[in-house]
Amino acid sequence: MSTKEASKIALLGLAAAGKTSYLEALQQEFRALYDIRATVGVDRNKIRILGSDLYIYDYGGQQIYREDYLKNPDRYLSQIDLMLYFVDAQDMENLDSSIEYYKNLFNLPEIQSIDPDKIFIFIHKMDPEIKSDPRIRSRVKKIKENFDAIKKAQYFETSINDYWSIIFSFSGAFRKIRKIEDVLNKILKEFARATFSSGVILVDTNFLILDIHASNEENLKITDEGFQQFVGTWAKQAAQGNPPEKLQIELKGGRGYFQKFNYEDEEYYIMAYSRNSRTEKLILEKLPELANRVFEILMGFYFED
Ligand SMILES: Nc1nc2c(ncn2[C@@H]2O[C@H](COP(=O)(O)OP(=O)(O)OP(=O)(O)O)[C@@H](O)[C@H]2O)c(=O)[nH]1
Ligand SMILES: [Mg+2]
Repeated sequence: MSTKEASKIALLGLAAAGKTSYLEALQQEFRALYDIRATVGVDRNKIRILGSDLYIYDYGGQQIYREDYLKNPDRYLSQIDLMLYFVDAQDMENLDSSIEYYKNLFNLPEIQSIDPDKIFIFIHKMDPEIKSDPRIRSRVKKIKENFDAIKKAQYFETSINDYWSIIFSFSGAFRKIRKIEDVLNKILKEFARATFSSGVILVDTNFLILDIHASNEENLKITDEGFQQFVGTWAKQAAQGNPPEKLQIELKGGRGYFQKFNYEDEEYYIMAYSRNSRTEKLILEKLPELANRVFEILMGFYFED
């Protein structure tokens, strides 16, 4: 599992397979969709997702570019961490060319060396109104058989008209290059920095610590103690039938701020420890935001493929 900061994600496939549209949809720039032109050469995009820098290389799929990549793989195709190969489910005419391109890619050491776990085929343009059509289903089957014969991959069915499919597929692929612990830790760190908190802790229903972040050893200790103190207060209030949604407690050198949130049937708590009373407003403002981001991460990581 790679834990380095940045990753190279390659979007490959024939011209008009929908790579750039997918990327734009992922970035929720729906308005930009009307103005997408064929990608010229390789378009390198830096995007920040869940606290990680990702470099997404969108490889223009017209023939002259494909030939260039295949001839100069060391220049274009080295060091890929995650490969997303796009196949247009609505274009049967070019399916053979797409299979051919995939096959040629896998003749290259640069592509062969990608961890098989990190190779995905996006069967794209599976628009909601056609995705259950029996003819489309049999195409999907055919696509999978053909591609698997070259190199077994994992598949997602996607469409820019189905935003969920975009999020679902991307988080599925993203999970292969980032561990949830790393992602949560980044988010807590960012929160601490943005709110001048000295410590942040995230716990689950059973008060198991999912993550803890503090600026130094002493603050780590206070954050941890603050959390234990919170459990005591929580238990008392819960015994009276009203466990707290929000709570503030006095801690050594400052204050602890608690916020509850729910995910599925579980309850989670986040506590921020601050030594500076002037940052209280900022923390109270940003805590629900943090709870919401953590919720999204848990959702993105835990829904079943
Ligand atoms: N119906 C449908 N059309 C799509 C979908 N995604 C992309 N398209 C259309 O497909 C066409 C090509 O999309 P692009 O994103 O430019 O394709 P590309 O793979 O980036 O093409 P190159 O840059 O030439 O390699 C555009 O007209 C898009 O609107 C989809 O999910 N469903
Ligand atoms: Mg493009």
